[in-house]
Amino acid sequence: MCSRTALILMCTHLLVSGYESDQWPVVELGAANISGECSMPFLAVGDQCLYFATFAEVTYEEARQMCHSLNGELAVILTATRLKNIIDYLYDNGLSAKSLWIDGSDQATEGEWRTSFGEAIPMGTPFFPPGEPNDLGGDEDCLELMDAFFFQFNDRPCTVFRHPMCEQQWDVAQTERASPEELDCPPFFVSVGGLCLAFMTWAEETWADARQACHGMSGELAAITDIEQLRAIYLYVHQEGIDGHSFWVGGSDAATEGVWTWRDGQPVTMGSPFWGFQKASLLEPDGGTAENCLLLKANGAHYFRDASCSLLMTPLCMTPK
Ligand SMILES: [Ca+2]
Ligand SMILES: [Ca+2]
Ligand SMILES: [Ca+2]
Ligand SMILES: [Ca+2]
Repeated sequence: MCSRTALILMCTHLLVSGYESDQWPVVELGAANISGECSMPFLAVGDQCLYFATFAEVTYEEARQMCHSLNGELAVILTATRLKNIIDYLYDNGLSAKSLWIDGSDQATEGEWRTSFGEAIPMGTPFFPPGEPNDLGGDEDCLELMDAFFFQFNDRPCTVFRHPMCEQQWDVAQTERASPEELDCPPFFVSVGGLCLAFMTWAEETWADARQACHGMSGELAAITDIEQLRAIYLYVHQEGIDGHSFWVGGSDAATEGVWTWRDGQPVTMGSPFWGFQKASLLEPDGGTAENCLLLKANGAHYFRDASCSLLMTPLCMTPK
């Protein structure tokens, strides 16, 4: 097992030698990697630890955030060998009808393709097919492995929905993330405001179904009990570019109209500055019995709002305390 402190070179050597001797065990998608080199849910593919989030179809920014929630980044493919290993893996595992987001963008300067770490994306064969990247419509700034191109690179509008392909980050990410209040959160959960939170940008659910989705991740809809937590969530969703989502959290007054509680029975703090307003001097909650669920509303700067529980919104989950 390569611990977080183990030398990356040693781990890489083990992975490469294992690959060359053709001794990789066959691993099911999403199953634990029994080679022991990659952390859950990542799998060894060539000398990389990768995760193919084929259950989710999201924008490029949302894909990045999901990878961050796994202590990863979108997968970096800078060598022909890595590309070949990945293409083989996709076909061998029946993933051949899935286009995937990988790390690469020319958003900063049109035509200058770089990873999020600033490395140049290789152009030409065998990475791109002829004529790509073509910035079709002047709007293609994000990098995908495209199924119809047999998983060669293509530039795409960053707003289309693709499956995230994440890569485990070793020492670099660990150093960048080091901070006193950083929690060690399980896969899909990130440390934000002293909580382990999962921003499920790939899902749109009613409040009740959002709760079920959290339970499915051994979590619960988030309880935001400290204003610093609301501040941290606001900063995080903007930093990650997922502020277009409205999030269901765990507050409700369905049991007794006007009495708002979190799912553990604790009272929801009322009033400003937790709760927002549509119009001056009309602070939420304002919906009476028609609005019994607590929403962090995108076009309300993610202040608390009461809303109809049947709206389809993004679940925001937390791990049990
Ligand atoms: Ca472009
Ligand atoms: Ca293109
Ligand atoms: Ca109500
Ligand atoms: Ca309302």
